Amino acid sequence: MALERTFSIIKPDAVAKNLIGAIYQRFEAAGLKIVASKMVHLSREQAEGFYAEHSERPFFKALVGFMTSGPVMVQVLEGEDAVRRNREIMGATNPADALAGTLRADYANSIDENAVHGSDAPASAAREIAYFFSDEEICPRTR
Ligand code: RTP
Ligand code: MG
Repeated sequence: MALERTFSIIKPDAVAKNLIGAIYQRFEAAGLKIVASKMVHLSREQAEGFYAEHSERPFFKALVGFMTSGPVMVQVLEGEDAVRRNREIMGATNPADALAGTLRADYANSIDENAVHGSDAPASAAREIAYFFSDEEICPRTR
């Protein structure tokens, strides 16, 4: 299978709990290579634009408030079947439903403060990567 890329965010709750290294270790252990990475404190406009698909949902305001409450790590992950593999290691949106050993089961506070974001499909991955990174900021791995 060809290499694929996905987009990931370590959300403010997990950054505040000093979990960046632990979560990066999970990505790498799952065979996902970090090919771009930076820390950003999202503006309201950036968070609203990123989650625009949810703008009519009742939780939208709380989601934007949470995502702008502190710095996040944004990264591009590369590997075979990267979109699905990352969603697998993240676990379900609500940590109460997440399988044991997943990032959300182990690290999320709640459905609202759920530690990580991951693209849900290759098309959204491409859009989300371009939202945060230029081509020059991404370093494909040859080994
Ligand atoms: P994400 O986009 O953050 O990776 O999460 P997801 O795909 O698992 O879930 P999604 O449906 O895209 O929802 C985005 C974020 O909104 C919050 N949410 N709250 N209270 C609720 O019913 C509810 N539903 C979603 C979650 O924090 C979720 O990560
Ligand atoms: Mg989503």
